[in-house]
Amino acid sequence: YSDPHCAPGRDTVVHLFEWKWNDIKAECTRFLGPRGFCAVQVSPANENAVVTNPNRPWWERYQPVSYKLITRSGNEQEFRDMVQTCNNAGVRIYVDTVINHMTGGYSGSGTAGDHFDGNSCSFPAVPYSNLDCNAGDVCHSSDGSIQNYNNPEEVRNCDLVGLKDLRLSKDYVRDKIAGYLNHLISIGVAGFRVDAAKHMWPGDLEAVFARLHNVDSNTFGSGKKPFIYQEVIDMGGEAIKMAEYFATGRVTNFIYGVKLADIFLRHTNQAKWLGSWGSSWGMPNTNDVVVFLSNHDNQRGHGGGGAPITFFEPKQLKIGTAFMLAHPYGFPRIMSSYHWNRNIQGGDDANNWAGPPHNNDMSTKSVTINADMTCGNGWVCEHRWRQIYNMVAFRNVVSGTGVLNFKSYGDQQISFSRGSKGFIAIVADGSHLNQNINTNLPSGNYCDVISGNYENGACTGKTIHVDSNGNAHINISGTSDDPVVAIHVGAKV
Ligand code: LAG
Ligand code: CA
Repeated sequence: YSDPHCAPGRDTVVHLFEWKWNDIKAECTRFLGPRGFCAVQVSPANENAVVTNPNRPWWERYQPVSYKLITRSGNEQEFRDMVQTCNNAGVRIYVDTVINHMTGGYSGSGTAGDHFDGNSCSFPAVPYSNLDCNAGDVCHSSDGSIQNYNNPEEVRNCDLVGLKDLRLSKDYVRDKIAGYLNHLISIGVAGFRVDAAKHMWPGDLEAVFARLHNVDSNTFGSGKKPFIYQEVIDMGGEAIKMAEYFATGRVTNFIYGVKLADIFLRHTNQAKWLGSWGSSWGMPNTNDVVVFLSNHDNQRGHGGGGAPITFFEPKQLKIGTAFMLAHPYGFPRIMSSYHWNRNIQGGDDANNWAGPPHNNDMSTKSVTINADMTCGNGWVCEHRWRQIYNMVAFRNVVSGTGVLNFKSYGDQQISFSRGSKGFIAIVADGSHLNQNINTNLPSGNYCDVISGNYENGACTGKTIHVDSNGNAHINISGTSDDPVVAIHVGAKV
């Protein structure tokens, strides 16, 4: 389950959070395919509760009502079109799947118009009934919700923030979930983000995944399992460990973004230590993880996954992303966000619920593209920032090489090479780096893909000269907008 099924020479996922299927379809052909992205993580595709208080929060999509493919992102036909178009563009689709629970304990209707009553675990459009949610026989917390994260039984058998917990020990429930996932597989998706995996027993997940069909052989080759990455928030202090989930796929490594935020955002740690970055930092092996600086939860203070770097700190985000994509550890995911008005009150963001940009009827706004390739209509599109998409290409070019010549020049100045294919230098604080450095690259002139683009053999940014010994003069002011230089053999001028 840990093969992401990237088309050859691709290695980065982008989470197009809350995007509509039609917009993702367009993005695959006009940008993600040509720019070398491997895949898109899409928001949950199945019917969810319509929440009106607050008015249409993003988190309503984490309250399933049925497995019909009808949400604010679009309907089943639009979903199918997207998957087919993206696959043809060489871009995979991973679906965020919410299978631990259904809605909270109230009644209402869903985005496909189906009625539900969470209190009695009544979801007739699946159908699930009373017998299909966990209850007092297996959950022993005082109020049926999870209180104690040091008690695995509670974490897995009780309700997560009041969300009706599915009884995954039952074959009937396993069949329904597998039926949903197999439907997605039949449409051509390559894999799944498994929401709230920590709240499900590894054995139950194994039983669900054992029911899954292989992914489409025409697109992915024959005999291939779907790619599975499980959301397990394990910061080290709780009973449930990431390692319990390696048998059923990869896990989301939340420690990664927090440790990099300590260095690149808070400066409570130093970049000079990154020479040993990887599993020796107390993180799992590279092939067991998906890595990211932030996700849709911790970018807004939800989920308990630590305080990461987000688009609210654009300079630090670009530096951190450059490091993430230049370094071979893990399978990387970029967060692509929408704007909301942060309103911190007593440590919490009062607007942390705010849903995607929307029209008066609360339908999601389309993504528009500006002349400079950035997005409009309130979409941030971090993946379209030059410093970020050029590093996606860097990662593809240096694929298969290791970290070479890691060097530091003071606490927060580093450089390293990727074999003889790429080189990066980073200043993580306000200091100045001015050095002749061995890049290990063949001699020639290279386009610094941070300060500019490589277009038709020319560079719109700085050109870096590498001499016959592989040395280059690197001059970076930490107070400049982008204190990073990155060059690779795919962008020689
Ligand atoms: C996840 N990973 O394990 C998602 O990444 C995360 O976004 C989901 O929570 C969570 N698990 C459940 O799928 C989000 C919000 C919660 C929200 C929940 C359900 O972070 O705040 O809970 O989705 O919509 C909301 C209210 C709660 C309420 C609950 C039930 O915020 O106060 O108790 O709904 O009505
Ligand atoms: Ca559970």
